[in-house]
Amino acid sequence: MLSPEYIQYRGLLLPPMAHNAESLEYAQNFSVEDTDVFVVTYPKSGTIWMQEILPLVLNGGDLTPIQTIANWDRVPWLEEKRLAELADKLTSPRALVTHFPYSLMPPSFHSSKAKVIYVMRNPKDILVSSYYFHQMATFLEDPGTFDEFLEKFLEGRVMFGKWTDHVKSWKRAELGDRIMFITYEEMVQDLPAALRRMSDFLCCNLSDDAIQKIAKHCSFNSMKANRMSNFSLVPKEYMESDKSPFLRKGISGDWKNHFNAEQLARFTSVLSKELEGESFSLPWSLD
Ligand code: PPS
Repeated sequence: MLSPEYIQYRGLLLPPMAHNAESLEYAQNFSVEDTDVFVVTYPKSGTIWMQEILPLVLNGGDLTPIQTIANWDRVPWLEEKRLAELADKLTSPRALVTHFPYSLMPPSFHSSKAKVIYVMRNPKDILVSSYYFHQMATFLEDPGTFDEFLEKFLEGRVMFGKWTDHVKSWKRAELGDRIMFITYEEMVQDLPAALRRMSDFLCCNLSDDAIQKIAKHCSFNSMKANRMSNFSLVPKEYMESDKSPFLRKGISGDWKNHFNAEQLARFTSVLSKELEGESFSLPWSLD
């Protein structure tokens, strides 16, 4: 049964607080420009981190966007209601984020030269991050116990569906040099190196000083202290940050503190089966 908290769109569950029929139609009719850059993520993979990073990479390290514009308006979601209000104010090169699988990208994306940075994260850490997010976000379904939420996640009864479907859709997409894959773990381990890869991909030619400056201002602690990025501007009726902050831990491997042996075996078995025969390999082991 469809949870009352969600709407259904082409087989995906979406929270109606941010999405409706008009926003989804707007996304489909959105006119993508050749200079646009899309950050694509399955939820909880590092979206808001990229909302911090991308404007600075594109503008050479000028901190104005992260100091003056809330992250959701700075780099808006393609599928969300806010975009219609913001689209005309965005300046080229436009930075956007989306949780859409490849099949839901608008027709104009396919005929454009727009670039994509696809951020992947270890799905076990995504599950943990999402579990806490469901506890604090009042517009999402109550996650139940960790065990119950794990089942929902594996069955794709969560917003934006199954993680494996999302990853497969983008990994199979034939976008050549228009797409770059990066992992959350790479970013945690060496943010300056990750920024250098992004700068090269986007032909931004950033100096080492600019890279260091961006890395400093996009660290977990800097973002936590930045009211334009830490969601403290969101009313409590939508996000109960005292239950769990949006910027929660910002580490890789927190799944080890949450999975028991049985849950790990179940998770590994389902994901391995769903990824069997794929031509790509994952950068982390599933078990
Ligand atoms: S959402 O709801 O889909 O937009 O969430 P998303 O932004 O994709 O993911 C939230 C997780 O990203 C972590 N995060 C960071 N980690 C390290 N460094 C920085 N700077 C950073 N910014 C955001 C955030 O803490 C969430 O992960 P968890 O594991 O819950 O801490």
